[in-house]
Amino acid sequence: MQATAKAHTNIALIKYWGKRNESLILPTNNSLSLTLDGFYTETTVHFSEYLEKDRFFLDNKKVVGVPLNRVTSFLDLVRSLAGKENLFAEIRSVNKVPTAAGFASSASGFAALAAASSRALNLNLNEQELSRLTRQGSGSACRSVYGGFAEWQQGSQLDGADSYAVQIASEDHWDVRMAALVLSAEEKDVSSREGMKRTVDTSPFFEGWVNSIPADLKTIKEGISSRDFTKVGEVTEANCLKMHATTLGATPPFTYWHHSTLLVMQAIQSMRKKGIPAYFTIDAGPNVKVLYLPEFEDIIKNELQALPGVKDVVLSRAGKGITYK
Ligand code: 2P0
Repeated sequence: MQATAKAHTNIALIKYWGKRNESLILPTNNSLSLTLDGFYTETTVHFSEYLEKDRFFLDNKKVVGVPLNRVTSFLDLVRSLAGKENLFAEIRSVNKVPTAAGFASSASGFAALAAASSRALNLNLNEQELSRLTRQGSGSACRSVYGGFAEWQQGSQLDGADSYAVQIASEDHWDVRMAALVLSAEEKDVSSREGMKRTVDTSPFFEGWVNSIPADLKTIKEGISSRDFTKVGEVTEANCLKMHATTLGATPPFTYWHHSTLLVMQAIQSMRKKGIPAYFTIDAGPNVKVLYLPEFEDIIKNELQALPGVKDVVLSRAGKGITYK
């Protein structure tokens, strides 16, 4: 009763920001992401009758407390699906993320955990079923089941049965790339869970955010399908700015941006004025990701590395979905 799975992280181009059900992790809007080959988690789950509780090792270090509880709660779902409520597991994960990057690994982490644990218990889930299960570990993780571009369809059912991701285009459809800029590895003040909740509950801009999503999704899907980089880049950047605008309207207000975040955003807009096509996106933290085309890789890497506050630049291509060993 053992399986090993590898999942890559994904970066949303149309962001998931807001839940309609916190315990089932059901979102208030569809989101759309690019899976990246540069960041992944590989996880082995071994269920054994000899274990009296779950134990979790991340990069060979024993994990306790809240992160262990999140893994155990997730495995409870998998155990109950398999009718093996009293079977515990040893979980060993290796995270491949750039050193001290401070990037969230919950997307690749829960996707790899869902895949390995469901396979170890012979659940035989198809991709949609796996994505729906993965969603209950961490929302954004449900998109990491797929390579390339994936859309998380929010669904409308109360129990979340129709809330899972589907693939929009595979990693071979289009060679677009993403540079992840490391600006800060500090812990953020407001977690994404708390930030989303505060925004939904208090920001007057939240309604405008939700209402703007269908048009952004239509635009980005047309852009992906026709490989129109300007169209995809413009809507990616605009959607990120709208998401971050909602946080400024919350009570109490907050932002994930640091001084260096804004410097990089302005530098990318100046690069475009010089004829270098690049667009940024930012998640629930200060670091910036930059969407670009392969023919501009060298110049973009050089420009980004030279910016003040940039500690590292990690380049990624489109990545694969779940793979098993
Ligand atoms: C995203 N983020 O679409 C958005 C954009 C952050 C900003 O998904 O509570 O770790 O586990 O569902 O998935 C981060 O939130 O939150 C996130 P939970 P998650 O990638």
